[in-house]
Amino acid sequence: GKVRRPTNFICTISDDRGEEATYCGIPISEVVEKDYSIADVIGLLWFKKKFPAWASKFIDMVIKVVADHGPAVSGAHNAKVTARAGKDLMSCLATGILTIGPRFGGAIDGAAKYFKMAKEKGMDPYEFVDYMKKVEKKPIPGIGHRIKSTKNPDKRVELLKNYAKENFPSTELLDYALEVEKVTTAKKENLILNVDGTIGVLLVDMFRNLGYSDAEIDELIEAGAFNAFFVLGRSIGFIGHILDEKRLAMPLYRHPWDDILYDVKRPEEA
Ligand code: Q5B
Repeated sequence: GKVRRPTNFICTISDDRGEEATYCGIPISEVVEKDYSIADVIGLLWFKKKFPAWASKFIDMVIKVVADHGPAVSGAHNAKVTARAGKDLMSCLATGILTIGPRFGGAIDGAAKYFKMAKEKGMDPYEFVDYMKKVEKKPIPGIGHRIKSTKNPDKRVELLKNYAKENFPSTELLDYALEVEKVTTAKKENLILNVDGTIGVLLVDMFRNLGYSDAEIDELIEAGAFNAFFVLGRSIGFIGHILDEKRLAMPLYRHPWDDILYDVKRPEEA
């Protein structure tokens, strides 16, 4: 009989060969007619699942709360500076996205990984804080914020926590992270469980409640799937800032000299 030649690529999420493309087997017309939300589409294309309403609504809330946090954050700043250098929208968006990382917006995977590990190993919150300082020798991902603190709480975090408490079947890792937060905020008031940390631990709780195994969740974290929620959401804000710069026809940006400490010496003087 016929022997199919080996293929270079495999695709398990969508198919464009029929009359219309499908997302995980569901035709786009059905996605539209049955009123799938953006979160439902993320469920299909990222995780190959039709999430239950409580999980889809959570994802929708995550995208909404991370969409923007003003012009001063690293990524928006870079996108704005790039727009003012006259670059196209894609380049400006790329510079914004490339700024997302362990300190800014991209601490979601790290928070999920380390809080999950600590809980699984049965570390009490003090032990975990000590372990991160002495063994990992790095800040706890998902803890700390430049402007938010116990005195100036992050409303986004409150919204996410309240939603999970009311709608998730259980919130084990969130509860653990909140115990850790008690230890860190006792040291310094800005060492709160931040928006990245809250999303990270709640995504672990969400996937656990959806029946994912620990190994499956670890694989998602390793693939960067949790940070992807920030990348997607914040792209909305970055695009807004880029369009704002273009609309305002802002000129090339040059940083003021008086905001730079010049400390340059000849090699022999150094
Ligand atoms: N300390 C976020 O630092 C920040 C500690 C810690 C233990 C920690 C820092 C951090 C982990 C990464 C993280 C996501 C850099 C943040 C986001 C989205 C955003 C952003 C927005 C948006 C802030 C001062 C003292 C030092 C440190 C200790 C600090 N963090 N100890 N674990 N995690 N967090 N990032 O204020 O004894 O004085 O030497 O790296 O989760 O990005 O809106 O801006 O929507 O766009 O600059 O919300 O916390 O403080 O680094 O000078 O540290 O606190 O060891 O102790 P700061 P630092 P000591 S959400």
